[in-house]
Amino acid sequence: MKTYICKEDIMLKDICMKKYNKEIKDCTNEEIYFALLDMTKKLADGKVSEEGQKKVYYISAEFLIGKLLSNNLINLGVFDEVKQVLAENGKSIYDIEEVEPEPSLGNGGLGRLAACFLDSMATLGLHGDGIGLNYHMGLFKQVFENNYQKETANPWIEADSWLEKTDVTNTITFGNLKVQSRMYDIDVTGYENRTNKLHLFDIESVDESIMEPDGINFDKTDIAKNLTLCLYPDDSDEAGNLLRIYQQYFMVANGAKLILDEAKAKGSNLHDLADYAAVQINDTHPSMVIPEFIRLLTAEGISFDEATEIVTEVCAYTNHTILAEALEKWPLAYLEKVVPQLVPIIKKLDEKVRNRYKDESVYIIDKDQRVHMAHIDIHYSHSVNGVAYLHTEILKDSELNNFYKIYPEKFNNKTNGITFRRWLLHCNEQLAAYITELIGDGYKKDAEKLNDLAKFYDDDAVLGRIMDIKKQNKVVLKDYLKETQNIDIDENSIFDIQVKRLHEYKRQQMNALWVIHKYFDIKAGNLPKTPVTVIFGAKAAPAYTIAKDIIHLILCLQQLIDNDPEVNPYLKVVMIENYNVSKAAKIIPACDISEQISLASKEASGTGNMKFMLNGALTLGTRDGANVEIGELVGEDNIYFFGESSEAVIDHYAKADYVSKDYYEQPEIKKLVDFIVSDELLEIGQKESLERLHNELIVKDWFMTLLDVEDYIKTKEGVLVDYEDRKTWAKKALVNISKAGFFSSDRTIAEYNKDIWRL
Ligand code: CRA
Repeated sequence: MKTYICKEDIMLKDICMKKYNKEIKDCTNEEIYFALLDMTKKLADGKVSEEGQKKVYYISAEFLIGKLLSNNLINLGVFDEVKQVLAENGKSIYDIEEVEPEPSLGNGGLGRLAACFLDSMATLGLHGDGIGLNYHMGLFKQVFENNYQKETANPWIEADSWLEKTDVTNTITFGNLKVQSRMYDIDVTGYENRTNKLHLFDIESVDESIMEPDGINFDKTDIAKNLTLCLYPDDSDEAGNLLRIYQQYFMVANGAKLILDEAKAKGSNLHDLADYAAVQINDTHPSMVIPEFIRLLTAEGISFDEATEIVTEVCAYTNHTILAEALEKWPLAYLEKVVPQLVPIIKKLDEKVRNRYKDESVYIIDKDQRVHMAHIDIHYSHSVNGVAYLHTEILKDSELNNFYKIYPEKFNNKTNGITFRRWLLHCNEQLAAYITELIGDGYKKDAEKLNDLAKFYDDDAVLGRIMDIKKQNKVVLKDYLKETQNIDIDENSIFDIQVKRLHEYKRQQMNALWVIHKYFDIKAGNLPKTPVTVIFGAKAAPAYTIAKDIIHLILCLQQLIDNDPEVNPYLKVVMIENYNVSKAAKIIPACDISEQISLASKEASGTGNMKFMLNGALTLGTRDGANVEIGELVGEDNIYFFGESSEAVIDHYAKADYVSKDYYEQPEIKKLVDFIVSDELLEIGQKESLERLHNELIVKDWFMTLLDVEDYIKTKEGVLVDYEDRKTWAKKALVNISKAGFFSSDRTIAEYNKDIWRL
């Protein structure tokens, strides 16, 4: 029996009695959830281990942690026991999971990566905390109305939650405004190991009531009330840009203060700060931590030059994208308004660069008086890493080549990873249990042990079981969709899934063109052997018009096909509403075909691709991001690649020679693209949106959908044919599972520690 059963005050039964004066069986699911919350916090507290001298701080605007209850129970080693105790009392852990609100403190891969990294740091016993913001509404909640995305409020903080209010408060000064901050902590449990903290800073004066009834708009200038209301508030005007700068500075000012205070408390004289702290800057949102550290160190009497050296030794920067739109460049004038105290420091940092290099492209402040945040990071960090092999090569060879020439030693790759606790043990309990039956549970701590599954590649019984488990997971998803969206899907169909943020470079629109192709095919009497269910899940940024048009197209196709008895026995389109971490956990284990179809060179890594592979889906993808590494691990027979290479794509951009119209003129392609504005679809959807999207594909198509669409369709049809050979398919699935070990975030974090943090 586990210790918590012995300790009176941590027994669920006693907590329920003390809290509600009830037996477990008489409590509501809500009451049990709050009792488990108490129990878990107490258990986690018991695991905070000794602090080492040096600690890593992962600073990030996003931590997409998802629901925490089950994950914490698994990591604390009591999940099975709790599940059993609940069952004995007529309760289900799965019903109780549903009670927990999901914090949406992130947007996509970057935020989920940060959450996986926290899990792995704690699991590896590394002393490492997260630093971020306590957004009260997080990212918006998506609802569908008239075949459009509508954004609504997404509150998640309840009176009793994972957040622990701490005594740490600061006064943060902006130009002529001061706000009071407070730190809230969330326990980060490692798998059978230590507990770290995620520190989320909030303003004391935050006021949710300034939110307008639509749930997303509010006065963007009322900083003392709105600073921590939302993640990525609308930045289409100056007030929105300023608010983002307020948020970023608030995060790093609190973070830097905490880091220096902790180092001093452990005996640092600040000259030796690098022996006490490593700071990982997650993309450019926290970049102001560099000038802020310099400000604080010089205020303690350290010279500017030495402060710069100290900070460079402490900080490391991760780049997550080559999309220009995401590399932040703040007008100097905005920084002067919000953080005038940092401006002289940034100017001095820029001067140092100008004194050493003639190449204007590496300056921090450009001739238009914009501050390139990534340039601060690269000059004044000791490490710059990309997030997959190909991405890092592209950074070195083209995107950041001018910096690479100056600092070749700073550049390194850290291929992303995912925590297997959430993305296998929790989301796919059956598969995890079966793997344990086959090879023991060593893989839970050493993911490479999944390789031991290789000995079952030709074992019919094993292959059969793997497919049975897949089928059961499909039924779970089917039931869930019925319950949540009243949608019927067929568990005997092929589940073809693309879930990720909506962006033109990810090319959901290309997948939609395949749907149109299939629709025509079925109408022409070419019926697929096995029906296909195409599942999408994606939120579009509120101001990203074309992305919202793509959602509109998908929802219109969904309706068109649902209402067509000639087509719907063979093809179904489902757009999942409000795709989030908990939904991902239900979707991923049910997947047959994992769509990873970004324009080569544009997806830095992807992490969904890893989650699908681990759960036995086959990848249909371009040679982009971590797909390339998946391909190397599983071999060409066990992945479906198509499309132009990243070199060819980069070349097209360089020569500006891609003309989408030339592709559109091909009759086969024209037929598909023109269907977007067909009478059938215009009857369902809005002319303005569908025409705009149609036009975009023909005259611009910046992310080259039409370049690859033909090869995509051909390859996807081949995948569907292969699916019919169930045994060979099962073997490919098993190869994918067995080779997924490399993508454990434990491996990624071990590499960060060995090469960058050196704890
Ligand atoms: N959108 C990349 O596009 C990558 C994650 C995590 C992204 C993904 O390919 O897997 O980061 N980039 O490294 C990003 O957010 C600001 O840039 C992402 O999540």
